[in-house]
Amino acid sequence: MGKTNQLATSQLLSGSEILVQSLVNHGVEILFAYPGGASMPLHQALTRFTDQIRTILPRHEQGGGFAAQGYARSTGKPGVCMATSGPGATNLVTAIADARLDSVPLIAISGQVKLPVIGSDAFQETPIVEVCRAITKHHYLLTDVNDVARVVREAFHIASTGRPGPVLIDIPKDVQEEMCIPDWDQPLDLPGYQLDSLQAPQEQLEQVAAAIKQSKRPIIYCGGGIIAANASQQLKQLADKTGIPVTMTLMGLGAFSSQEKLCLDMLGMHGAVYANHAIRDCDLLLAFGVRFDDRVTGKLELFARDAKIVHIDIDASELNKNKPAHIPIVSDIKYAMEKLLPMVEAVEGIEAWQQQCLDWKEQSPFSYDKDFDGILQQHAIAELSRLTRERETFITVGVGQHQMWAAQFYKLDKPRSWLSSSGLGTMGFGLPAAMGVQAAHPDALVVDIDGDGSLQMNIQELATCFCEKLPVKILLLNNQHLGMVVQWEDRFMEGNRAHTYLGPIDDPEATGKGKQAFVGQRYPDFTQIAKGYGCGAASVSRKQDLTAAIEEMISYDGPYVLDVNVPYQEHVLPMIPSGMSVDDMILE
Ligand SMILES: Cc1ncc(C[n+]2csc(CCOP(=O)(O)OP(=O)(O)O)c2C)c(N)n1
Ligand SMILES: [Mg+2]
Repeated sequence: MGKTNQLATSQLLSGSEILVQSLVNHGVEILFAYPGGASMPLHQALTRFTDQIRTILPRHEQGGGFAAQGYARSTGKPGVCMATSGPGATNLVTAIADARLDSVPLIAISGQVKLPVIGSDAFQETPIVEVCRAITKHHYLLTDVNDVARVVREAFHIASTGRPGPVLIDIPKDVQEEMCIPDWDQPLDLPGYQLDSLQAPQEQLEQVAAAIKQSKRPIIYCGGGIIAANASQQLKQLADKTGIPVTMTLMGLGAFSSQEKLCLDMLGMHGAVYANHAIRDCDLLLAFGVRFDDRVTGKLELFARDAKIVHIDIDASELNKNKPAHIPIVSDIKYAMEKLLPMVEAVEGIEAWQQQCLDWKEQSPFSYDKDFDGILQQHAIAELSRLTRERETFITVGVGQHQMWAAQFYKLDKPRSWLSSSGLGTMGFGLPAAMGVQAAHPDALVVDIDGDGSLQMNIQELATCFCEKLPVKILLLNNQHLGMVVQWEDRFMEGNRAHTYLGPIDDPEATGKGKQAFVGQRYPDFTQIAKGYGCGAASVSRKQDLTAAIEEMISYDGPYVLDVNVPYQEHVLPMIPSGMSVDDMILE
């Protein structure tokens, strides 16, 4: 039970009050909620708990959903968002799908029309449980006020245990209004949800230890599972003790410090040459908390082609899903690594392999044209990385080229400091996610490295940042294009521009017939927009002005948009084209 029981346990309460008291009982300090007819009783109840829960009003429910994710991804605790029925609820759908693919613990609460009219196309009725059935970890339509307390407990339990994920609670307005004396201790009713088999059996771990001992060229390929399990420390211990190099997925960045000598950074489509070479040549692949996503593996048969594969994941359905493993193990990864640690030693003769990896790393680092007369995206990110090295910083991103360059050039060394919509790849994630991070970490520096397309998908959240005093900084890499799509047009469609220019359609650039000037007219004027929302803003296009402009952004007391003019001709490299292998890697 919660710390301050504002409402006595044996008191008659409304469904709304029970729901909000339940949130308090689960330690929820912040939620992101946008009201409407079918959720007004919930909001009324929230006003009676203002000393325990901060309710932040986003400017779009999708923003609220991603803010809740920002809270969840940066703290590890479930994030909570709320919306009214119908359009409010459907506006949450993308954030729910996103949480599902990236395994983020999220509680999404929606108001619903009253029970007697459900199914009658009532005003603002959508069958949101049906809509979300395939994108939640679990979902509830509450039909009885006596179930509210238990359902909320189950929802938190399901969202945050095992493989985390989103849980939807749809609560009709009459259930919100009905009264009952809640039974806070009603037992959970989850017969199909078993968690006791999540510890790797000793025999299997012995097989892993033996495989490590026999290997000459082992590598750890790890991902978001390490972060979800809070297992970074065990990962470092294992790497230190055995000498095995580590590469991470986009979701795993921060799990292993980029400052570690044997950190091979990110692998995959836009991953490091050295990481992909190491995967190609390894003889033992230790896949920990990963799911062999196609953006990582490319052509599956050729991924880690000569390796023995150990796959450890908390979700049994991931094992042998994309790539068969020689040793598939269902386990909490932290438990497995803790048990494995005393069973392993420094891999004999690994020095040659380590040296090979270090040579690759030295020969082919992530790079860009340092002499470019203007600001390149990679340079802006590297500069931000340098200027923020000494302080607690969280980075969020949109989706596109800027996201990949941020993954390549921002040096991360802590788990939960990097937030990227990775599985779903949702443009518009960066700003609201940053908002949620900032609400959870008021004293930290939170920077959204964003693209001009992505930022416009949730730009209204600048209002939330200003009004709720969330001093998020936005490093906007403005190339006036949907850069990542432009890159594919350039590489695979003879540069034919197909609706990838973000300015007026009569501009020659819209059809690729412009002068290709990289600092030209920009539409829209982001600094004006930011100022209209009350935020600080500046624009920068000369290289010599960049450092001062970033410093000014960082020291600004409030939300701030730094509009950086960058070229659209730049491509994210290296690149392994979709469905191909490391042998097809494009380097220039
Ligand atoms: C919601 C959504 N719609 C469409 C896409 C497809 N898409 C992926 S990257 C991209 C371009 C992003 O442009 P911008 O945010 O300006 O980033 P840039 O690539 O220019 O850095 C698009 C349209 C997507 N990922 N998400
Ligand atoms: Mg862009």
